[in-house]
Amino acid sequence: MVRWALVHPPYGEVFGPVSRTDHSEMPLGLAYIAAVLQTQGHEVYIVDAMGLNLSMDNVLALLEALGPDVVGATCPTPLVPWVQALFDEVRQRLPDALRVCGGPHPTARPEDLLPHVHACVIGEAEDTVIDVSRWAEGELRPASIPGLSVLRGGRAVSTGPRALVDPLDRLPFPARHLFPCDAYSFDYPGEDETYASVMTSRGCPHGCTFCATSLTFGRRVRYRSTDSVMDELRHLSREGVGFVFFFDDTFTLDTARTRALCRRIRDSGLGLRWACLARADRLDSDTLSVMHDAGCVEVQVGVESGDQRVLDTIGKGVKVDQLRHAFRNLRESGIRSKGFFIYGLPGETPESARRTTELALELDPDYAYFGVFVPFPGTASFSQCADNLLSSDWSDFCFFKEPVVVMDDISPEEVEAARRDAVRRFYFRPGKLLAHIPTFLASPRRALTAAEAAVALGWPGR
Ligand code: B12
Ligand code: SF4
Repeated sequence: MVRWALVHPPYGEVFGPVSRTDHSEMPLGLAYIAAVLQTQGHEVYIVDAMGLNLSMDNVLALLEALGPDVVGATCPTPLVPWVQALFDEVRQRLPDALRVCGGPHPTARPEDLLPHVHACVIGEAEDTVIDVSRWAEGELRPASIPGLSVLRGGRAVSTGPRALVDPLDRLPFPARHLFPCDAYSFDYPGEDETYASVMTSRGCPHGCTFCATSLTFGRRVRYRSTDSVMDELRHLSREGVGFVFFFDDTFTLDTARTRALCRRIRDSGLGLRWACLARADRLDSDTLSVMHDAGCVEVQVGVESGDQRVLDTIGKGVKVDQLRHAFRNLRESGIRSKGFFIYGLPGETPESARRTTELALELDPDYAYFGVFVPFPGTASFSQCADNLLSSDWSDFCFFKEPVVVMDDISPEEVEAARRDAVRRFYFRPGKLLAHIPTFLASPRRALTAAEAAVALGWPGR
């Protein structure tokens, strides 16, 4: 039996003031790994520094008290410096513990973490962690475990690819009972029901050049059966969950499957309210109507840009007119919409940035996120931008910070100004402010953090 401690790093201290509008989410990846390890008879402890707002010192004190055989941490790009520092301390204080890291950044650039850990787990990890436990028990050597990257002669060396989990139904449900579930909430003012995230599929067939998801899950989509999804939803409902967020990259990719699943959810009588992520080219009114009847209250759509040339440059495969249709359909279906808009994408000019803001105002989603383009390692965009980066500090690689890349036809200052202008023009309209008053009244904390975010993003007139 191996004793694991899995760390979810805090990103509040890394992201600055705007991050305080960030809600906490259960890290589903760690929850899946924990479930697999437990079914193998291992002990698993979760140190959710994000959910519980723990400092590095708190985390280290907990780890010392737990005395784990293996310390693992998940690592998105902006958290690299924090995770590196964590493992350096772990090496000093728990010299016998095996140190492993996984998640999007080590999957793309294990060399950044390897001097600090014994191994990076590349990509999907449910099968690999079983072998890592056997390594910790002295039964396997790392070289014989596919799916790792380890240091050999000062260089990051792959131990060979690990097959993706297929079928997904063979995975246990995420070990949510190990997490501080009360710390998690859906990111919308007033949505206060007990909340859980669920994944019904993995992988996305599209090739948007800025997106890192296929590095972990590949481009072939693997679906869970509707029976398995319904079992999980029933289990969650029994546990008191009233709101679910489907984290599938595009929940409506196969609209026939989506409708079939939604009919099962509707007929189950569970009465769940839920939200999902979707692409604009997969939001027809028939599907949305079935989704609405099944309890869907919000769909989040990556609009990215209002300029067709930019959309084509980033390989989005969506037309501006499809975006218009999608948001019209959403409004007509009675489902709330969130749009994600990115400034400074490859091919951006001051004119295309203006078009993005105009489109945001025209589509008028209920809520909009305006971020700057960040090239994440392992993506096609990162290779294109590698020579034009303004920072080598990974904690700067965040949608809500200053631009980290110099583009040919627009300066970083113009990108940032366009983003701030969009926030002002979108949110500080009488209609939008009025629309948000009830939800902010329902959550004074949100009103405060939204005000802080507005100031951080340059309102009024920074
Ligand atoms: C939901 C989500 C969020 C939520 C919740 C994040 C969370 N804490 O869980 C919110 C909105 C808060 C969020 C924030 C951000 N996100 Co996000 N997010 C997602 C999304 C859509 C799903 C995440 C998920 O649950 N996946 C399902 C689980 C099963 O997969 P997983 O986490 O990758 O875990 C598996 C493996 O990676 C591995 N693994 C992961 N951790 C570990 C640790 C160990 C020890 C081991 C052994 C293995 C291992 O094993 C797991 C099981 O196979 C993904 C896209 C995607 N498809 O994953 C983007 C994604 C992860 N996010 C991304 C980004 C960029 C961000 C932000 C940096 C955005 C920003 N502000 O700039 C922040 C980072 C904050 C943070 N700490 O995560 C990128 C990551 C790119 C990168 N290089 O970092 C992704 C891939 C989106 C994309 N299209 O590119 N995100
Ligand atoms: S941005 Fe969305 S549609 Fe594009 S590749 Fe990523 S997950 Fe797929």
